[in-house]
Formats: sequence, C-alpha cells, structure tokens
Amino acid sequence: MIRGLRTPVPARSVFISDLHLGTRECQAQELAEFLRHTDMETLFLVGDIVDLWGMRRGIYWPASHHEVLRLIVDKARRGTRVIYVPGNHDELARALCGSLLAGVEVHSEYVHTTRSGQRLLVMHGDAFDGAVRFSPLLKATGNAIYTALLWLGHYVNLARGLFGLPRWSLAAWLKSRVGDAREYVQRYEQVAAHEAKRRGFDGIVCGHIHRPLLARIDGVLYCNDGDWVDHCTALVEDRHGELSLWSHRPAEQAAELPTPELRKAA
Ligand SMILES: [Mn+2]
Repeated sequence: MIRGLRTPVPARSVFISDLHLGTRECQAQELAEFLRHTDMETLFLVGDIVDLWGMRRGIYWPASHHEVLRLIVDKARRGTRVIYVPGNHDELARALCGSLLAGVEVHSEYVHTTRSGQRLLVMHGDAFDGAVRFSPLLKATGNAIYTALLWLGHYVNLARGLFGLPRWSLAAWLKSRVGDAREYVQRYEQVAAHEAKRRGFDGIVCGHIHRPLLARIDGVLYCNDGDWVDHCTALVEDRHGELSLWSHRPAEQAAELPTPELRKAA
C-alpha cells in the first residue's frame, strides 16, 4: 500500500470512480492532493463523479469539492485527455454522451487499449445490478439501507474524530461481512468479467461497488478502481502498460479497512 502517487514521469492512464462529490462522504481533500501530485496522459472518470442523486437530499458543495473539479478541468486544459463515463449517481450526464464538456469527453462506455495491447472495456458497472441482485429483498432494500448506513457512518466518524480515532466505514465493514452482501460482491465481479469475455475484451475496468480489486477472473482482467469514499484508490497504467492499484490512504488507516488485498495484476 503506497500513500499517494508522486511520479516524476506521467502515468499513461489513471482511472478513478465513485468520488461522490457533493456528499459528506467524499474524501475531497485526499482526492485533491492525489490529483495535484499525479500526472497522467489520460484520466478516466469512471462514474459517480458528482453525486446528483445524493444532492437531492440537500446541496452540499464545500470549497474542497469545487477544487477537485477545478483540478480536473485544469488537467484537461493542460493537455491531459480526460474521459468521463457517467455512473448511476450522475446518470443525468449520460444525456451528454458523445459531447465535450469543458474539455472533458463524455462517453457511455469506452474501449481502452493499454500500451501492452490489452483491450479493456471501461464502464461504471451499474448495468450489472440487474444480473447480480438475485435477492428481491436486497433489491428492494439495498439502496435505502445503504443510504441509512452512510448517514449513520457519518456520525460514527464524527464521534471517532472527537476521540482522535481514524475514520471507519460501517458500510464497507458490513459489505464485507454480511453474507448476502459478500455474495453480491462476488457475483458482481463474476458478471462484470463475464461481460468483458463475452464481448471479446481482455478485461474490464469498472467501479460502482466500492471494492478495489485487480484480479484475473474467468480468464480476463477484472479491474475495479475502488472509490474515494472509503478506500481512496486509483487504477494506474504505467508507461509500459502495466496496471496496478494505488491507495492514497495512510497504511495504518487502510489496514483498518476490510479491503481485499491490493495487488498487482499477474
Ligand atoms: Mn455507482
């Protein structure tokens, strides 16, 4: 686990998703720091960037969130190619697919070819929900429960902050421990990998479930770039086309999170 990414040479591409800007859960300070110190030829925004869905509960837009958008637009202006693939929390932006927004290209999905010639399907991943949500109960209650948990987690962390304890994610803890949720995550990973294989790609890059993972599943590369709510992670392709997952969380905090092992692709 490496804190930050301060590359002297630009990465070939960086993939981030599930920033959830516009909600209290977004780790905007860390994200801004990451963007300031990371240079890349292409930046992929893989959905759930500005949480328009969450903002229906009320507008939350502090300066740090604005700074993140400013840094992204600034990168586009300075020659970084920025590709935005909207997710379900920012699905309004899907109406803009095919257009250019402040130098940012908007696509419903994208095919990225790595330096080593691997063709990766880039999509947010909410399209797999229908195939994954096998339990009707989970389907009906999943979103409401998750929203409630995020809200509860916010207050748990306020209390932990008062006592100088590191941030803790109730939602991530539950997702990894509740049987139904664990099964959901595994099914999601299989369904996503299967889709890439079915369509003849070498792998898939997605987000959506807030579980960073770089693994070979069913013969294809499954890359989930994680999120900037709990994990503060990015998928990075270096100049040679090698993919790896990076976490911007200090190791001692990251160790508290029930994340799967972050590892380099074989
Ligand atoms: Mn999503």
